[in-house]
Amino acid sequence: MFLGLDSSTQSITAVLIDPARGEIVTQLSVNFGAEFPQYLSPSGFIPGGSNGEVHANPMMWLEALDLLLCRLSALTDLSKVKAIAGSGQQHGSVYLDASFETRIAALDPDHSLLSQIFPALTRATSPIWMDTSTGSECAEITAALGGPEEVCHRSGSTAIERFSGPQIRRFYKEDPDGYARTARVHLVSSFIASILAGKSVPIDFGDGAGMNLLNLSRQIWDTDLLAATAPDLVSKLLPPAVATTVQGTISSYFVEKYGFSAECQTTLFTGDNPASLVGMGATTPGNIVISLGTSDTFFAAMAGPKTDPKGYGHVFGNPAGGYMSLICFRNGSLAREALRDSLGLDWAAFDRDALAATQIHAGENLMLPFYGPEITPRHDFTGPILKGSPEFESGSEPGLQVRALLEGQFLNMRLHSEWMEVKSERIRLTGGASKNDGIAQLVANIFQAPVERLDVSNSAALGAALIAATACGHDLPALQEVFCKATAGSALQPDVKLATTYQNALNEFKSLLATAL
Ligand code: XUL
Repeated sequence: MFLGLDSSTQSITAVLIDPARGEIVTQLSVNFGAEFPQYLSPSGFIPGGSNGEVHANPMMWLEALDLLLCRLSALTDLSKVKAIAGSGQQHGSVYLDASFETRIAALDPDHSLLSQIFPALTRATSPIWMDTSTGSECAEITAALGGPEEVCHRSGSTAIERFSGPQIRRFYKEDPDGYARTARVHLVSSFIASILAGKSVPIDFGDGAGMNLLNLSRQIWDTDLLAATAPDLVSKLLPPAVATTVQGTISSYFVEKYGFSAECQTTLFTGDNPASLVGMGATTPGNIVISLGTSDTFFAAMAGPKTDPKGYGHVFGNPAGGYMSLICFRNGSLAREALRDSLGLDWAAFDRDALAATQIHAGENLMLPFYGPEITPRHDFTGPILKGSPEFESGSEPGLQVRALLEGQFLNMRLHSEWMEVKSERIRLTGGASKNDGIAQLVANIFQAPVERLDVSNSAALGAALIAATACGHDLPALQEVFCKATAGSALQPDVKLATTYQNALNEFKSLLATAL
């Protein structure tokens, strides 16, 4: 068996697969907010940060790892796991002093990960992908490199507030002593991978490309980007490597505590989106993946590293080799939850009834669906902007609001993915909201492309399990075929009669957005 772990914004998930039988053996999640209320992070991050700061406590992630493995070991004999791989929410960074290495090399199973790792933190909390506080650091890095085109050409993205390089620079400027005491900077992915391996392990190319530090074409840390970010940064990072690199055997802490075999291998971890590309069977060009999570993401494998001239889209490493493009929308499920709560609906009414009941109003009303700051397009929205019929604008018909929010999210996605110039031959839809038939049909109609769903709740953790199996000699395309077949859900065809309706709505959405920015 092979184990995939995904440490995401709101939860950590395990997916255990048996490749010989083409089967998912077990899936299990631990929700941070529900299980660890003491961190005051109901949605996985500390709310109310000033100046766009969004942090999470990395100790919460470790407590959740211990709890997840404890529960998993009660369900399954973990001695049968041959290898573990994983993924993490992208861009989040963890800052550790020199004692980190000795601590993880000698973890005592009689104590928690929390108590043993906590003293090594040099920055109490970790900035995560929702953080927009680094505008001036982005400007400084851009100026040092001679302009946004140069940063984008080298790293695959312009300098982006949530990316780890600008976040590292902010820490260095705000707390130079804390930065100087930092011997190792990890991403969420490489942090968890290091704990499992009992030694610091490298950042992989997939997640490393989300830092504004990796030279994409040379696949090394870029000397000029490092210098523009913070002094002596290279000594705090290990050279980046491919996700399928085996690191060695699992730390004895996990063998003694949860019954893993001492022979169990651990590989590098990658970002949740690159792992999801693997799990959705989309590592070769042709499929587009839309993932509806805390953030909504739109991504696809790319033949070459094409960059977004507007600077919203990104190029990351594809764990199967080559590149992937990615666009991230901050107002994903958090916006859907905000509208659901403000209308006092439950999910069933929100998802099913509201959409079905308003089918005849397709494309009629427009909503800029931003309940808080957005990153695509980058703007400090303070609430949604509405344009349409009086019943819609007054809010007297909740169903119209739900339809317009969802249509607005997918029109915004269609608009901001035009630069990729990929024909949406097939969209693979994943993430919590994808289970809803009305939403999946809406995606098919707005993009005018067939939508396929895989019956797996966490495609990143599945992707990680496939990476673990590949690292141990299994053939990735063959595995992907087997698991995509095993998890295939229903496929939906677009309603071609709505092609013009949504083309017009797209044009109107674009004009309304232009007036708001
Ligand atoms: C991608 C991004 C988010 C996080 C959290 O650039 O910021 O999708 O990976 O899932």
